[in-house]
Amino acid sequence: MAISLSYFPILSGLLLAFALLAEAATVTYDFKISWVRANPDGLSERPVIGINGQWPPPIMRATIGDRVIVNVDNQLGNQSTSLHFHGIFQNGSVTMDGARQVTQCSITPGSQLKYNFTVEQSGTYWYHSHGQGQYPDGIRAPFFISDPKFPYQEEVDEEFILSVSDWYHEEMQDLIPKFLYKGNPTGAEPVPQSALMNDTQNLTVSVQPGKTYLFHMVNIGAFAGQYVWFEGHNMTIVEVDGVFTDKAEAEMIYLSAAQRCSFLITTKNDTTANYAIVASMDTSLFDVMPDDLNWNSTGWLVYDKEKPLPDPAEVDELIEFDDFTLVPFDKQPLFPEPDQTITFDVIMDMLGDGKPYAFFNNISYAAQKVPTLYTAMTAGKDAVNPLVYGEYSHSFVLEKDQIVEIVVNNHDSGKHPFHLHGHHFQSIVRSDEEAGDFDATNATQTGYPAIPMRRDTIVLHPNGNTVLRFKADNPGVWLFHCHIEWHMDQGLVATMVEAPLELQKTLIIPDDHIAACKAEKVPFAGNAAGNTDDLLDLSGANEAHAPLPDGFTPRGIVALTFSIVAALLGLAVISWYGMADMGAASRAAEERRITGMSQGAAASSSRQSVEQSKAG
Ligand SMILES: *[C@@H]1O[C@H](CO)[C@@H](O)[C@H](O)[C@H]1NC(C)=O
Ligand SMILES: *[C@@H]1O[C@H](CO)[C@@H](O)[C@H](O)[C@H]1NC(C)=O
Ligand SMILES: *[C@@H]1O[C@H](CO)[C@@H](O)[C@H](O)[C@H]1NC(C)=O
Ligand SMILES: *[C@@H]1O[C@H](CO)[C@@H](O)[C@H](O)[C@H]1NC(C)=O
Ligand SMILES: *[C@@H]1O[C@H](CO)[C@@H](O)[C@H](O)[C@H]1NC(C)=O
Ligand SMILES: *[C@@H]1O[C@H](CO)[C@@H](O)[C@H](O)[C@H]1NC(C)=O
Ligand SMILES: *[C@@H]1O[C@H](CO)[C@@H](O)[C@H](O)[C@H]1NC(C)=O
Ligand SMILES: *[C@@H]1O[C@H](CO)[C@@H](O)[C@H](O)[C@H]1NC(C)=O
Ligand SMILES: *[C@@H]1O[C@H](CO)[C@@H](O)[C@H](O)[C@H]1NC(C)=O
Ligand SMILES: *[C@@H]1O[C@H](CO)[C@@H](O)[C@H](O)[C@H]1NC(C)=O
Ligand SMILES: [Cu+2]
Repeated sequence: MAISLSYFPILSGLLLAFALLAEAATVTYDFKISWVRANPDGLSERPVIGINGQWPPPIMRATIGDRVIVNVDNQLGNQSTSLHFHGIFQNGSVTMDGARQVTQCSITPGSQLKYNFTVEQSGTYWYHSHGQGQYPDGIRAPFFISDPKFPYQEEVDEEFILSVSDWYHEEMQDLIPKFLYKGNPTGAEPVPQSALMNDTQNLTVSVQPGKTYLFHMVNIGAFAGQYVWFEGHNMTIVEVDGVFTDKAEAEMIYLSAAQRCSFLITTKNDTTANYAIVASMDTSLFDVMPDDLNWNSTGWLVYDKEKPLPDPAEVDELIEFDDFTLVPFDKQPLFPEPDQTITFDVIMDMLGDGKPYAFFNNISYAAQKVPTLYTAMTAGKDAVNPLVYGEYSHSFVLEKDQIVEIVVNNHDSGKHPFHLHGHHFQSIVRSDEEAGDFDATNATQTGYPAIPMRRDTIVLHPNGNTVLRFKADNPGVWLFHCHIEWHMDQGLVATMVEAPLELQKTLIIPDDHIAACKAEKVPFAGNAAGNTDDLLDLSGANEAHAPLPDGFTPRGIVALTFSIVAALLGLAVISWYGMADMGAASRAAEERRITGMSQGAAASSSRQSVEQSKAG
């Protein structure tokens, strides 16, 4: 059919406009990952994992809709790696989620792997290694995605990305064996040596009077949550974990490991003084307080660089803004009653080897021989049977578009920041501490917020509970785990296998991801044990260590061990430092005591121990 000539300019004009709108950029990062040296707290230079010869690693930036390519070249020489882009949904690209032994094999030293995904989200994220407890060695940095539709943009004069972090002087490969150690039965986590602000200390931020600054803050730490405040200024929260919110005014916020918060700061109209910015590590997480620990990091809003940088004033009580009260800007309503409810009790206890572990119900996670995604892709119709993923992957199979509710009851006296990959969840219940288990019989849909707060990492209070809901609208294999790296290493991880049959129809595993498995000699087909003939035969699948023998209650043994060690050493408490400094004779006595028990456990079970393959 002929088109009248006069229509052509309009038509091509429209086509051009459409093409411009639809055209998104491709942002490419070439990351050579290698060891470098750094001394961010000025107290101890150490080897750290850097990128392109630099530490801190670069901040990643993109615009919503962009394609992001990250070419990773592992030049570490002696460690494998992988990169996870925290909070990015990886919708249709779960192969790019970066969780080692879950969605990919490790990138072995000397090999390369490409991450290729689009970002249909905006706001504040970060990236980090996802395996082997590696990221606290330095391979973590913010990832910011800008959005022309950010609702408060016209109020903003200038933007800053700002990270907070804890910092250790020792490498993870030395800390982990001292932590997952039978001399540490209570699981006292290593206490960091310092707090960092933007990977340094004494940060100065130049500001002008009468302006509005937008800060995008990320806690890229391994363990410590941080209280953050700006003296003399309130923070107006506008985003958490990539969810724009209605404005909420806060004097102090709390950011757990992995959480993000963007807030506006309006400066004063005069330049008569400079003001401290304080980030204070949550010491309630620490089992011991080393004498020389300064758990605060201080920076300054500098109005006038000729004027002094004041010491921060002492704050008597740390009262943070309650993020549960936030209202998402898009007003997404409460999801309906769930199609599937998963209940997790968080338990910290020993297994028969006398080492401290963490459990969802009765399972401490163990990574499997075949990355769980590759089992989902190759298990045919059996992919809907959670058994094929191995009991210790703690897998739940979700059907496409189900409403899923996760109830988490904390049976531990510590805080735990829980993170779900691939989704935001609605936070519909969060108790105060010591509230006990969630009482489902008492729960009603009408008692929940009509427009719940959403984020991807939420703090569960000590001995409290929380209830989360999400829609299974993102086929993939997604971890749900505590973001305290120590607890991850202890097995506080479960796996959501979402719409696996859908995945089999739509997903393609890139050649270089298969090559990574070949280089690592890791099987990439079959059930969790690598069995491709009989998918329901899980023999050989990785398991957690066997439990303590019958007749011993773990708590009792902890108490017993406590009293023996206390008697031997005259210590009132077992502490990380106490254990590290323990004399050889008492250590031998301690080991005999526990080894006797674990031999009993070993005799009663032929299960193998796989603590080395922990932490997906
Ligand atoms: C920051 O300032 C304090 C106090 O002057 C000092 O002790 C510390 O070493 C400084 N930190 C760095 C990384 O320079
Ligand atoms: C790897 O090399 C770095 C840098 O030389 C070193 O600090 C680290 O201890 C080594 N790690 C292992 C696992 O050998
Ligand atoms: C990234 O993936 C897209 C979609 O599959 C593909 O078209 C593109 O070529 C890939 N880019 C690179 C650099 O591999
Ligand atoms: C923190 O460091 C990053 C990277 O160097 C920089 O872009 C950012 O502006 C810094 N933030 C502040 C508040 O200075
Ligand atoms: C910050 O907010 C608190 C409580 O809303 C208020 O009392 C205080 O005056 C505010 N401070 C500033 C500097 O605006
Ligand atoms: C600064 O001055 C403007 C204009 O006079 C006023 O609206 C604003 O409230 C003042 N800000 C502060 C923090 O006093
Ligand atoms: C850190 O800041 C808090 C709150 O002001 C204060 O109570 C504490 O003494 C500070 N810690 C150190 C080591 O200065
Ligand atoms: C965990 O509990 C479930 C349900 O009682 C049981 O079927 C399973 O065997 C237990 N697993 C372990 C490792 O104890
Ligand atoms: C049960 O409901 C009552 C009445 O609404 C409320 O006071 C109570 O706190 C609820 N208990 C729990 C465990 O949620
Ligand atoms: C993933 O994409 C599908 C199709 O566009 C959409 O319906 C779904 O909401 C998305 N899910 C997430 C978590 O982004
Ligand atoms: Cu935890």
